[in-house]
Amino acid sequence: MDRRRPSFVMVTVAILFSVFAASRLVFGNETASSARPKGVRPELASFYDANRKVFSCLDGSNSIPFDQVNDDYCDCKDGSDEPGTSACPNGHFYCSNKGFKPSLLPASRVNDGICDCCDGSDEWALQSDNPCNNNCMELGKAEREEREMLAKVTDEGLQIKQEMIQNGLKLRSQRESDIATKRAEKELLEKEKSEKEEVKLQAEELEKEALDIVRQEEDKLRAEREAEEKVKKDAETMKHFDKMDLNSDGVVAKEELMTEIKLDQNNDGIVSEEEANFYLSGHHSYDKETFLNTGWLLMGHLFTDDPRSNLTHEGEEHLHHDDLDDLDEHKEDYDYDEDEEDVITAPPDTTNDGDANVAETKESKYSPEVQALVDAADNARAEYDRANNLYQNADREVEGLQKSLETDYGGEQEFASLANQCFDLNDHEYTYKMCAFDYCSQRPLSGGSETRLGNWEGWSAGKGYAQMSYQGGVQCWNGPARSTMVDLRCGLTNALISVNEPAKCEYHYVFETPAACQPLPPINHEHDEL
Ligand code: MAN
Repeated sequence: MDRRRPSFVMVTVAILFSVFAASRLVFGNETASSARPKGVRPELASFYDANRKVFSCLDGSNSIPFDQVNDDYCDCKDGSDEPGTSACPNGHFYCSNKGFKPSLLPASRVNDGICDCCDGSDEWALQSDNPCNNNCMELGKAEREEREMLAKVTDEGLQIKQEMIQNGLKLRSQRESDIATKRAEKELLEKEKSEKEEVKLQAEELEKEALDIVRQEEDKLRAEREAEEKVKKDAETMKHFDKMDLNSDGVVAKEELMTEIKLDQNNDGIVSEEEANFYLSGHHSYDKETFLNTGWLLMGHLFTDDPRSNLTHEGEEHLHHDDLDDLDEHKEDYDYDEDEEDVITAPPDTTNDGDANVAETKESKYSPEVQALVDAADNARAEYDRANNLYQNADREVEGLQKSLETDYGGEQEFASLANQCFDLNDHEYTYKMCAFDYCSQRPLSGGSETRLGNWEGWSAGKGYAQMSYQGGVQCWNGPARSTMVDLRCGLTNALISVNEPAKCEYHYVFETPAACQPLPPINHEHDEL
């Protein structure tokens, strides 16, 4: 603005300055005694002393006659000569906002038609029809009420916090003494476990030796039985061989096979050459050895369904003189098999009572000596398992106590009582949960499984005990592992009060707890200017 051609506003201001220089009106809303020009901060008032007639720019860049202060022309580089106008781009306007909080505006907002100060003093050029209502008193009242409420919550919260601190300290010393006891207990249990383990190993060794012998015997018996069976089967096979070897020359020839009606595959009543060749499997004829190893493998099933009928009816016309003996022998085989079956399915002895039957079914498959070793090993194993379980439980307890003692529950243990507690909050889609010092999760309201949103990581760096960090939750589809930050606020109860997901798979909770209450900073009465 051209200093020689002041605006109408400036003329008004100049007149006001000159006529009422010392009055309250000229110097804005300030009292005559403080007598500071419009827009000057109280702490700078002494630099604006009209009695000195000269004003020195606060940065020392210039000195001007005092009546050029607030003349709407910028004389000082730091804008300090125009605290009440918008003339200096870097100037600042102070409004005292009596009844509320004072504020400091960039000079450009002075007389710009927008009410920035609640007392309307920034729009002073519109004195008569100033559109700005002074609502400082109402704002002040609302703020005071809010402050009072906060002070009340803080006061009560701090009292509860004290209880939480006491509780936390008690928990800590309890854990300290518990861990000592548990460690001693664990040591004893470990010793007992080792002793039981030693006993178990010895018993198992004896058991193994005995069972190895039993197994070896079983294997031997099985091998003998199998060998016997093979001899028996081979002998039986040889009977078939002999039967087919019509001329008893020790070889079964194709022509002889062609007389064996069981080899008639197409049921046309004759065994063709082709059918006989099939059973010869490339051989010209069968000697005994080849018949056993090849021929019988191909045709044996045709003869074994009911060898008795086979021998007594269809094979009748081919019977040799010793076939009757063979038949008897077969009969013996079958009697033997039937006997075996009888052994397996033997009806219960009706002379025995029920208990005896139970005892019978429980009967050991081992000799009493071996069974005693097996029982001793079973007992030793059970004893060891019991001792091992007790030891593992004690170990877990010590570990839990250790972990707890290493966790930072606040400078005064104020958060300790939150550990092992979970807090829920539903939004429209999920139930969110925070298990303090453990994990955060979400579960769909519609049902389904819980998704981990992070495990306890620690307190967020640089924020004191104001924010908890839970990291390494379930991996997000095409994104990071889920994580949750929990802001703590002072409140009278422990409660999760808000949750949101500001970025995909990054969650933000607000949790209220008395443990987060801090004494309020003292009120700055200087700024209140009531
Ligand atoms: C699930 C929830 C959401 C998350 C998406 C990401 O639906 O865990 O919170 O944003 O997965 O795919």
